Amino acid sequence: MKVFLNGQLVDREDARITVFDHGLLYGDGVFEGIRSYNGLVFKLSEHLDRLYDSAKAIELQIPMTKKELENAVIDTLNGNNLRDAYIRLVITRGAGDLGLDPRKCKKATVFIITDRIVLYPREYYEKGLEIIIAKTCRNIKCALDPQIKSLNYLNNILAKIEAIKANAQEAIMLSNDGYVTECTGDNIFIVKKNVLLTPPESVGLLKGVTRHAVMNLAKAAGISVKGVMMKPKDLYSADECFLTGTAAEIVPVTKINDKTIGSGQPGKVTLKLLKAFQESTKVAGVKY
Ligand code: PXG
Repeated sequence: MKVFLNGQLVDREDARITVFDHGLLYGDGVFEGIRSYNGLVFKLSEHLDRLYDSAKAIELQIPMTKKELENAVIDTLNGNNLRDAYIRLVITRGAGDLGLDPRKCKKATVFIITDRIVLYPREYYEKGLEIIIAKTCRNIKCALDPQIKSLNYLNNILAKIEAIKANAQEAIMLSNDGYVTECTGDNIFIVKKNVLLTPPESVGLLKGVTRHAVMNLAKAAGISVKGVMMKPKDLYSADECFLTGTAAEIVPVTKINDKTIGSGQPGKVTLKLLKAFQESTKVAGVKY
């Protein structure tokens, strides 16, 4: 396996980073998870835009242009002969000293890992996920805005640990004032009376690339889409529920905190959108 590290493709064993890197010492950095389908990188420019926005929000200078980074992603994919891949793009503050001061980090570290995509088990799509509502709240915007896809994922990991302990596959995170935000690595949608509802960006969530694509596909299919504030009780009375994310695509949810959602089976709208989404991945993307 070849890894892109600071301008070069190196062997996996040689892709080493110093223990003084602030990405490691402080989670000081940003990242993206991207997918390619049969030689097409899905929504690459949206992912790159979000990466640069995240970096700007933490005042981190990415030492490459978007075009250079795009070429680096493609070179890494080709260097590994991957047609269907998961792509992890990471920018850290770089090597500094043991203090927090980011000015000590003279140059950001850039690396790209491309690997075979590990798909969710088929069963998840056929039966739907059983998920919980975590006690851990989502970070509040004025502390660390969830729109920033930073290397500090402890907030999400704490909720994920709750899910694992409850034998659930995912956890819904609420805002500090009790509104549904998103899951630990996926956005959430419900369907009520054929209307697609999802928490608005203002609640404090990551603006998922898949979320955006699904909202557009729904509109194109004549389904109306609304961003609405929701409490857990609004989820329990939904006809359908599903999660969206780069790895999951669209995955149905059939139980939340042991309460059955809708018929207890993946819903019609969910399956229709999943089909439309999978079709879209075959035709759109950056070719390599
Ligand atoms: N919310 C959060 C908090 C995320 O981390 C999403 C939503 C979905 O966004 P996209 O752009 O992918 O539609 C994410 C992204 C993993 C993994 O290995 C998943 C994410 C991030 C890091 C790792 O499952 N999801």
